[in-house]
Amino acid sequence: MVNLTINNRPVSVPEGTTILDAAAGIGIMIPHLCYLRDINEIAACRVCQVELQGKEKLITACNNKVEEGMVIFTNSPKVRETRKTIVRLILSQHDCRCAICVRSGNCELQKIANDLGCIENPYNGRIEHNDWNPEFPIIRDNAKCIKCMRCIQVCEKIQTLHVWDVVNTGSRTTVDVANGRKIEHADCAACGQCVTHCPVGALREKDDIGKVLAALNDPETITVVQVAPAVRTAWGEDLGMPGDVATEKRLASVLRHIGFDYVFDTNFSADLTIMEEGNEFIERLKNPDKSRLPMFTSCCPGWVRFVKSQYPEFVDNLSTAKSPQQMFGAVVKSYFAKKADIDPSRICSVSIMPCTAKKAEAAYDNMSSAGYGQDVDYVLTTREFARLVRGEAIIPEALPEEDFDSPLGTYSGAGVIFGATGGVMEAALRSAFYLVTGKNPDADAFSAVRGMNPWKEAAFNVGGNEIRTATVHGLGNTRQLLDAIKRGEVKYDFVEVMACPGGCVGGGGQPIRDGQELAKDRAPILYSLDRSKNIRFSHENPDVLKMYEEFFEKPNSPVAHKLLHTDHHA
Ligand code: HC0
Ligand code: SF4
Repeated sequence: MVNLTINNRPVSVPEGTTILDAAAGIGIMIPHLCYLRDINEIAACRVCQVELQGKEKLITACNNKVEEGMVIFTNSPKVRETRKTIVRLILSQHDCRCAICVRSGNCELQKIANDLGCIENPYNGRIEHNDWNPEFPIIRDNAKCIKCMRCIQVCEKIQTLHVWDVVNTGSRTTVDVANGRKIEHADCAACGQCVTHCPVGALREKDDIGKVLAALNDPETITVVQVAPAVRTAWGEDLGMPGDVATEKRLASVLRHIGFDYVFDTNFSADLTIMEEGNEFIERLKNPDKSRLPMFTSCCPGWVRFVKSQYPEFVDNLSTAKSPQQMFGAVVKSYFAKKADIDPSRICSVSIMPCTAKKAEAAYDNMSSAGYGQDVDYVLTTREFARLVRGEAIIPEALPEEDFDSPLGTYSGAGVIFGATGGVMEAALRSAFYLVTGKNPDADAFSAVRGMNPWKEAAFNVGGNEIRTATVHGLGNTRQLLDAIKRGEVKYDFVEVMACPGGCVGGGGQPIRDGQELAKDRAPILYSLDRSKNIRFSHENPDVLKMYEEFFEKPNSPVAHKLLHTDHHA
């Protein structure tokens, strides 16, 4: 153990502890902007400086380790003055129009500047603007970039994509797309992890709230909304609501109050995805030509973008099933329109997603199979949804809990767990077991695929066949897995990939809390919804079964192929 004092208080911590952590351990918070544990420990912002007795120069707390006998002051007059000067210098190069920033109220720079009392600023620096493609799901505004380097490091270390880099030199140093490329040509998966780790408003999603409001206010338009599994775990966070108030039933009520004509659930089409993907998997398994095994899940658009740009040799291994979001869109403008006797050209189909890549997915040319424009017209992230609720001056707590609409609002326990890493695999195995044996397994028989381990392997006996599975999340982990498959070190039949750490609950469109990883806290909500359901198998969702009877006939039928599957090469 190492003994030192911080602000005259004795501390004893293990060797190798940083000054930042040693101070935090006794409740002394040292302000910082750029630090992210294990990802960004480079003291780029200099805000965490502290005074070390006997030293003229201040030292940074996030990347300096404790030493025996150190005497540290985190808040001396010299530290306070220096920290304030540093924050003022950062502010001098920052577009400080907080009133029109999406991160206002949730911005780490705004908080520190306020806490330190930076009411006036004697410095007047240059604010750099950048050109950007306004249609790309990820928007970068360099007038707000504080050069903390978090986006560079998250994209490189967690996602292994190296989309961002430092560009220019001296006072013009900034962060932009690496190698002078345009973002649309930079192999960006659009996962949004750089956005959720940005401390300020330099990175955000493309804002589609205005388009959704226009549709809601057009009397000729019929608005249909779907809500992704993971949204229900986090929608209350940006609205300051505790979990027991921010329930999925209250979410349905809020959407109805906003004015959506039909409030449906992506969980319904998650069940539908299992019907298509489960059957497709059994077909591939039976086929003596095993060339399309392992089969990879295809519902995460960040992953699909990644495999296409980084490992095109595996594209044929993707399931051809569309994601639940896109199946839902295609069903709304075909089956549902017919059933409800609505002209599909009047429908505006909106989805609320924990994801930024879903915006890109919805806009692909081949995602218009119902024949009435895009199957999903607009995608709002969970964060945009919270802004929409605030903009409409709705107080969710004052609304009653309500059910989702029928028939596309019914779901099984298998459908809701899609939003957590391992969930798609578990849901698929529950139904694959039934397809092969004609009997239901115990609903929790495949729980080995749950949890936050980055790369989980499990083998299950399904009707005498051993099915080898892998579940991976985070694109860096995915790269390791694909490389291991290529080297012949591992062999699987079925692999689930989610681009974001923890799966959609940790998605790039979810509420932001100082770059913290919140997936582990949100996933249990989905598993408890699963346990609470009477029906826990996708193949028992009564409304999905009815839809097959009335419209699709059976999984992988010609009409199912037209509406529910896609060609990943298109
Ligand atoms: Fe997901 Fe999905 S589970 S990708 O993570 O499959 O975004 O929540 O909506 O589409 O259902 C995200 C979440 C979805 C889709 C579903 C899948
Ligand atoms: Fe990298 Fe994802 Fe950000 Fe694209 S969206 S730059 S892949 S972290």
